[in-house]
Amino acid sequence: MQSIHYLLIGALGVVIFFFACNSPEGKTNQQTSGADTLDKQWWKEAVVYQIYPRSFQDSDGDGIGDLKGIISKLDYVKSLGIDMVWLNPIYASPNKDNGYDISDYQNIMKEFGTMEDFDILLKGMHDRGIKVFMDLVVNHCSDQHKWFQSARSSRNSPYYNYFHWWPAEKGKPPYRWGIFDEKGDAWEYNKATNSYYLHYFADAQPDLNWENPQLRQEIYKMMRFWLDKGIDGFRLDAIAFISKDTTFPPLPAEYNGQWGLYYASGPHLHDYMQEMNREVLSKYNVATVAEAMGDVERVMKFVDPARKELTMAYYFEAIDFGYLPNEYKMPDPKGYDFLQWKKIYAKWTDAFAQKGWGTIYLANHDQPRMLTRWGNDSPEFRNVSSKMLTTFILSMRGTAFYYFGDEIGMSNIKFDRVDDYNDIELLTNYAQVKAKGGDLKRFLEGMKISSRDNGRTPMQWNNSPNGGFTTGTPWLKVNPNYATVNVAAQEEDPQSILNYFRQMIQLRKSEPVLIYGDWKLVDADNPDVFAYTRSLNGKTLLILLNFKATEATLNTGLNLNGAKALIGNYPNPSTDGKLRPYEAVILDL
Ligand code: TEU
Repeated sequence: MQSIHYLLIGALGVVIFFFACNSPEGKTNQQTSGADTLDKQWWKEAVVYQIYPRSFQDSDGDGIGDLKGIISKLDYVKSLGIDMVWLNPIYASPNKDNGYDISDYQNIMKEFGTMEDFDILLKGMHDRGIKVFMDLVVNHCSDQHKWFQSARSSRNSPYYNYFHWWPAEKGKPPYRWGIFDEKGDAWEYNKATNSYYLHYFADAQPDLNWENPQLRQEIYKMMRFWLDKGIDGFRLDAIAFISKDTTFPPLPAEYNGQWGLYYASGPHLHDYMQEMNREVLSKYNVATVAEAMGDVERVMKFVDPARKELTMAYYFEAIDFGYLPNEYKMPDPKGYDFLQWKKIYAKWTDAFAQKGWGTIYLANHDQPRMLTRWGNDSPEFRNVSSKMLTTFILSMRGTAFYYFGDEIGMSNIKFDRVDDYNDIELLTNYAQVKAKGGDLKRFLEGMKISSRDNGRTPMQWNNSPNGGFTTGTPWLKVNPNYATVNVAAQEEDPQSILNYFRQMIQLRKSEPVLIYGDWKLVDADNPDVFAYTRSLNGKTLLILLNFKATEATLNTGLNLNGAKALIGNYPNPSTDGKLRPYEAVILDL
């Protein structure tokens, strides 16, 4: 009921907005937020804190974070002021892709604990007013899942059609790229059935066949199991890939290596999304976020309220920016084009002002640490640049997704040796470069900036061995800078990155303009500063973020006389449009 109510309000908002926009002034950055047209939703107001359970806190000394570990840190999580936690997959898994290969959707990974631990964790979160998002990984499961074990044993298995097969009597299957496959091949031959199964990711992650209504019902049943436990929503992993053209035609030439675009948005994708909404999501007051591939038009389909699919989406265009084309995450030695990067944010923020709702993030478990990638992890600038990035995430329009450890300014570990890495994505790409006789040294240098394991090193709680994460040997090395970069040290320091994060969250909560206000890029051509306004009901805030290690001057065209600084990352925040290196300030005009 509740969600129907929200949808009706949403639809009304869209109609009012349509008339409001039909003015000669143009259609971007218009009044989407007059008090009476605000489509208020808890998930728009939430700050989401992402916990990678494997790396948060180990409670039993096996070197792997676990649910009891998270439970022991609930008061810390609460103290941040966040509203929702997104947990990466905690389901039973052989961990070929750290839980994104699920062997039993209704059980807990043994390294992480038990279902009883989960129930305690969920209650502990709810008792503290924190909502919980789970990861929903349903493009594929694990090859150890009982469905696949049965399916691969015989073509007559009742589960055979839960997967995509290419019978060998039809010859070799048409080429598809395997994202985490050493051979780069998404088809794997299976002797017992004399057929190839499809796996867009690793061969241990067979793709589920969404064409099969029975499979879809199994997934919906599993979703209800978790929702009935009281979880508050799902992050839908790789969801744009679930629908495929099952005739598997040869890859069209125009995709020219852009497999992601071809794999995403198959012919029935949105039929499935709407069915999932009708049969499951609409029956609960929950929120959802799509890991959505593609351009604005494709991503918008998930979150256009009129379509009744999901509530929020995250997009990749900004986070994937600055890598060399046609190479795996190799940073462009020339750096990234900052003006273009701002334009990307402007494009998406304007699009979500028209309809739907977006998210803002600078890091997650698939990304390096935001401080290294978008800030500056040198001792001189780590503190200010971390705070600057935090100001960005919490002042943009869109639900804020904040990755654990960024609140203390954790940075990339920058492994020198391939043996230190754990991530299947890195290891398979390394193997491919090696097989081609490529430059492995160059590859490893690039990975110091971009690899996923940089974002997966354990949480740094204090300066005891392994940062207090484990008494055993950590599954992935702890960044040696834990001796100085840790929670305990920052708790003591009122000027710490951690305490700035808390203050910034409180500011966002006390200023609805930071959530619902219009967003407008200011001084778009400024090569150093990301500047924008947020405005609502006559109140305007100006956000100034210097992304460079040098001083910068602004040309806003706005009258800054009498501007009051609400927050800043230097002791005396600048109010005159001249910014120190990495300075961030929010001005009330
Ligand atoms: O990621 C989906 C995805 O498309 C990845 O290729 C992602 O773009 C890549 O990791 C970036 O380096 C999701 C999960 O977030 C990721 O952790 C999983 O490995 C992947 O699905 C497979 O489940």
